[in-house]
Amino acid sequence: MMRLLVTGGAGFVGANFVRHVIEHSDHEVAVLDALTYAGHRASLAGLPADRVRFVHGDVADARLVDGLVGDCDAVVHFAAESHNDRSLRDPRIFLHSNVVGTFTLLEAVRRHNTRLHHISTDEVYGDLELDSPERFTETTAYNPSSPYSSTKAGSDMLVRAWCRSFGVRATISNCSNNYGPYQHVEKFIPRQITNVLRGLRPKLYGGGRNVRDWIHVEDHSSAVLAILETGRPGQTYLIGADGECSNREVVELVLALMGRPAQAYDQVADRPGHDQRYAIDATKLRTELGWRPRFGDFERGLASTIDWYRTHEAWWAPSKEDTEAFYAKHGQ
Ligand code: NAD
Ligand code: TDX
Repeated sequence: MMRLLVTGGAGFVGANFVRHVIEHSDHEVAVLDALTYAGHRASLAGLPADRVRFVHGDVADARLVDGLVGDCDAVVHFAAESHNDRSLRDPRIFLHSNVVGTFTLLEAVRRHNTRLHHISTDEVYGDLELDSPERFTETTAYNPSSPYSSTKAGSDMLVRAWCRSFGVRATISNCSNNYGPYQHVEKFIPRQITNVLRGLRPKLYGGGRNVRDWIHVEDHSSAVLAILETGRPGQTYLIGADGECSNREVVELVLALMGRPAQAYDQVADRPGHDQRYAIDATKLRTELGWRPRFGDFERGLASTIDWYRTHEAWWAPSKEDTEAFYAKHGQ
């Protein structure tokens, strides 16, 4: 049993991870979350109070973080500003939460000699050609494109440096695009599902040929727990489940699963600097830690995600109007 500090545990991936830990281990969890527009207490509803406690605060608050780190056996660090489109309009907060926040945590784990797992993204590697067979591996050179991915790359570099210079016991994982319950409606898949539920048309950026490598959030969670428990400190692990799909294919599948015609979507303004393609080679994670994805059937996972949004309108409806107003301002 470990006492875990989970930063960003009221966000999409963090909340799913906390639920996974409660179901599949006997660890206890303290969640630290600033409850930005992306964090929801409701995403943690129903969890046992004797195993999960919530602390409202900023991961860049050094005093608060030092106290919490001093009180736990390991930290799993999800807290971040996570949306590329927002980072293109207002990057400052990304530097604060993603870079200064990670620095603050690193100083605390260094002082207390506490194990850290840092959550990152495949976007730090930039993008791949649409039609190449190439995939990202742990040795691919960093080449981020957006303010979001560059701040994540910066946070990864800080973790690597604190391992090497100060002997901090940290691992890093870089995962591909997640989907599943509790994802904010600003992100691609929930936006399209909730558009259809609201009688609006899905919105595809540009020609829709861009490829993302989709993984169910439950598989991301099981991989993170495996790395936390059995990964080698100082190492990076890529997480992916061979789920490459073009955005157009995803929109057409959402429409088909929701009983709408295949062409019932709009093409809107493209994202500036839009990465073409992401693809993960997760051989190291599979061979070294024996991890396997369990939710690899994308069509089934998407159907159950659609059901979740259909039955959880009270969770997403409060964010929908502001989100669409943000996109409308930018022709998206
Ligand atoms: P999200 O935006 O849904 O959640 C982020 C959470 O962090 C929110 O609860 C927010 O309130 C909290 N937060 C933000 N700034 C904070 C601060 N300064 N202090 C404390 N809490 C703060 O994001 P997500 O999609 O759940 O992503 C979580 C992590 O996983 C991020 O580090 C992201 O880079 C990484 N990741 C996400 C994906 C994906 O597809 N969603 C893929 C790979 C990696
Ligand atoms: O309405 C849309 N239409 C559209 O075509 C939206 C919101 C997005 N898109 C496209 C852009 C991307 O090619 O869909 C793709 C996915 O977009 P996002 O959901 O914004 O994800 P992405 O930019 O790929 O980044 C995501 O995966 C990696 C997460 O948001 C990051 O936090 C994670 O690091």
